[in-house]
Amino acid sequence: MKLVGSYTSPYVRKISIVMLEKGITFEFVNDMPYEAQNKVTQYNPLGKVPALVTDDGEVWFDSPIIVQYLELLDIAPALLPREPLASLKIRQIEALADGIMDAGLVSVREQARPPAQQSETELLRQREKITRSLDALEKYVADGTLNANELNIATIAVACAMSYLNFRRVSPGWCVDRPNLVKLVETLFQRESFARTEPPAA
Ligand SMILES: N[C@@H](CCC(=O)N[C@@H](CS)C(=O)NCC(=O)O)C(=O)O
Repeated sequence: MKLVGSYTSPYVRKISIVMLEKGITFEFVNDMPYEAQNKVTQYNPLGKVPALVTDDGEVWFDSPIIVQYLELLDIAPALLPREPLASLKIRQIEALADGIMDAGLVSVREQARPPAQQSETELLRQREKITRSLDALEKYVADGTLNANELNIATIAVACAMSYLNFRRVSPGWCVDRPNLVKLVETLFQRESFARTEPPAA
């Protein structure tokens, strides 16, 4: 299999971690849509990464779909519960973590614009999305919905999202007053799959 993307993308990192945890060997095709001459649209008409190319040439994109595809291969460890409603709940938390990545990405792109063209209103909207979502995650860890010692797609996605905030220095105070979330993320960061997928220095 081939995974197209870069570890600077938290969505790509999420998929790499899933594949490493499952012991699936893959070729990493380093490419990023923001780079000139990139070939991402050959794989995904939306021009986004990650894209996964299977050995028989089928292409899967949008990271939650890739996760679902990889789960269908039935390779341990399972990262979603078998019970459909429990699975949906975990996937909703994955969506929440992905939403933090989305808001972080929009903030980074907005801040990359010339200062006169940046919208404070937009930056505030994205900051508020992140703050509300972090508070929700803190509650999920506090009430046991998320557990630091349980590896699933929600805990992986949450740790990737927090790592992205650190990497891009978005919401730098996210860990203040969220001790449960910090503990969960620090536990996940100790895994080899996280160490092996560190984003390159910015
Ligand atoms: N919902 C998508 C988001 C992927 C995404 O936005 N990736 C960024 C890289 S971090 C990208 O490719 N952006 C290019 C663009 O939006 O044109 C997923 O989960 O795969």
